[in-house]
Amino acid sequence: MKTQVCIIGAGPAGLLLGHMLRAEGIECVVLERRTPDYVLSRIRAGVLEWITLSLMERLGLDARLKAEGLPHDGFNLADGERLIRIDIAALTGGHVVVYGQTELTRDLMGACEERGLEVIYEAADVALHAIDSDAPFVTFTEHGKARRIDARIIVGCDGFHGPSRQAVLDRGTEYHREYPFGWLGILADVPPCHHELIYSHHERGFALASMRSETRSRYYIDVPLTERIEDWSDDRLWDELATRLPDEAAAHIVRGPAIEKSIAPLRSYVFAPMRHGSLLLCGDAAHIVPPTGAKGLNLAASDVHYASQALVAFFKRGDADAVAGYGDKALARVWKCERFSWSLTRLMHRLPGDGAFERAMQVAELDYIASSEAARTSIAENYVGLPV
Ligand code: RFL
Ligand code: PHB
Repeated sequence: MKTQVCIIGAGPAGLLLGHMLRAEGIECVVLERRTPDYVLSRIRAGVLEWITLSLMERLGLDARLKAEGLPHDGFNLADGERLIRIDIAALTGGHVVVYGQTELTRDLMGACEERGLEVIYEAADVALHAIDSDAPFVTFTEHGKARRIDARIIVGCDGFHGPSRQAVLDRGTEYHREYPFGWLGILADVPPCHHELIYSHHERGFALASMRSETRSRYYIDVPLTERIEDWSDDRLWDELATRLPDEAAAHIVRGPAIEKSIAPLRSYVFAPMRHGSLLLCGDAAHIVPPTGAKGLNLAASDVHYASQALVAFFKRGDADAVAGYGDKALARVWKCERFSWSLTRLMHRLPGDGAFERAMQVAELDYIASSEAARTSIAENYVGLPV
């Protein structure tokens, strides 16, 4: 099989890129290891910033997002009983939209057939070859049969554990920081306890009150990575959330059975450069942010924005410099989002080794944020999404 672009991974990055390229008449094929149902069963991000919204709008795939997404003009940082509201709308003129990654993926999946985006699901043993040449190719197994796709460009959108970054791991630099805790998340069909998100710092640990809709809530607490999900009954988790969230919000928690419950590790990671010969990396394949800034999915979208611009310039105008320049352009924005996610994580969690001094620094920073519009504006402009 021959195509212009072979995309590995049909998560949000791969599907968004595939649709962007098809909209420009560029041939591409997407290879995905899992089944569509498996991809849709992964409960992940929930807050979309402007770049993700604008890509969906440009694709004309934003009808459900507009109808069902919840626009949020602000969010809250809590420290014990203290609540600091970051008024995104007043400070930046923008807003974010609460809409699950699952729903976004469903919208992108649903449009594949109509728009001629070919996705091969259950592609096993995906391997990249000849990426330093102008004729790279990908081999894989489909229903036990060996197959090969020849392309001009390969784009790795295969997440943190996929084969694309592995193929070039010895040629770049890994920058990373692990956090010795994870977020234990619960999804439940109950109304949210507050109309906006609350990121809460409590002496027992971090908590986040989020949502997917007016009838579906998403909550998280941080737990040591040694914790086992089996040890967290729904009741124990609801009790802990009620303790860690400010009283006013806790009083409005509606408890219900978990639809999903899982622990996700927190990690800051960047692999640079993001282009190696005929291979571009997008999204989690190139970088991971801790979820505190709600940036993971949105960063995948901004990579796709840069990658699709570069590929359109390359295939339509023969501009090879555009592809060469992709890595640096994408990376500049990646580092800013890494910084924001890292700083919000540090501000809102107690890290091992932190003592009275680090705690005093957190309190001083929260005091500063509460008292300074400039500080709140800085947080708001990062949260709503930096420009591309
Ligand atoms: P994805 O979504 O991981 O998609 C990658 C796709 O590649 C496929 N794949 C392969 N395909 C073919 N061959 C192989 N060998 C392959 N190996 C992997 C995978 O099956 C998958 O379909 O990456 P993408 O598209 O870059 O999107 C990034 C976002 O998914 C990610 O940044 C966010 O979801 C991060 N994240 C969260 N971000 C938030 O902003 N808020 C959250 O609450 C939040 N929760 C999370 C998360 C990430 C998690 N992971 C990765 C462990 C919770 C979890 C559990
Ligand atoms: C979520 O709703 O899953 C969510 C929201 C905000 C974050 C992380 C996760 O920062």
